[in-house]
Amino acid sequence: MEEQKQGTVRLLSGITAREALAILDERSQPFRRLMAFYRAAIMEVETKFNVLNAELSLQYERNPIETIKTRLKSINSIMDKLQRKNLPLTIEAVEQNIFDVAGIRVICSFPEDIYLLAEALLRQDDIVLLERKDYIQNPKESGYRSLHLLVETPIFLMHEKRPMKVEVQLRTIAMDFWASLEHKLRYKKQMPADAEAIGEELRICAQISAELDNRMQAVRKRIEAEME
Ligand code: 0O2
Repeated sequence: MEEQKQGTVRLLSGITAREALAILDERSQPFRRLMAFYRAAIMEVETKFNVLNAELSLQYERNPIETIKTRLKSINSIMDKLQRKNLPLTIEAVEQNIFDVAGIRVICSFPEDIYLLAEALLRQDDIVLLERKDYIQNPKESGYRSLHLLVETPIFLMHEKRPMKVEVQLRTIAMDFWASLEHKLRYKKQMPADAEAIGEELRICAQISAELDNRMQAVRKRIEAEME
């Protein structure tokens, strides 16, 4: 045991800081490479939505997409998730079990735009739908609404074509407004004693935002009908 300890001490003191950095750099290379692939996959899917938005804006003279937000899951969040799932901290475990490393959030004007865009994306022959969770038709217990699509899309590298998973969340501005504020409130360190009542209040706010979405969509339809 003592010898083992001494062995470690000799190793640590036997390398320079530069050598230690070089080892770290070499060890993290496969992970950084994987993250670069996920970044490329985000770019691919984001471009697809931008193209659809441009086409639909020509067709209907309005942009169904308000904004697109993208995010690559941080290394800390990836490690936390692997540990929560009792999985090894390996590249393979990330690829096979963490499906939201590449995330893209599409904020639409109206609920109908969400389904229009989702169907248009899923019709593309290089997109494979792996999972669909419709939290608009079936909101979560918290009141959360959004359409989640887990898709696989290829990225084209110098010598290979690699399928990559991307999680797409489609929401309206009202859904995003609710989710952003609820997320901020929920992650406050100290939940107050009346957490149950607050949860209920947030569910009511979610219902109001759903009502707002439906009414705004109805107004749009009335205007369109009159213009026709
Ligand atoms: P972040 O930082 O937004 O990525 P899993 O993804 O497997 O851990 P689950 O429940 O199967 O868990 O995934 P699901 O239902 O697809 O939801 C995951 C993401 O949806 C969350 O990501 C949030 O972005 C969003 N979401 C789901 N439920 C709620 C909710 O009640 N409130 C809010 N504000 N957002 C929600 P992460 O990983 O939590 O975080």
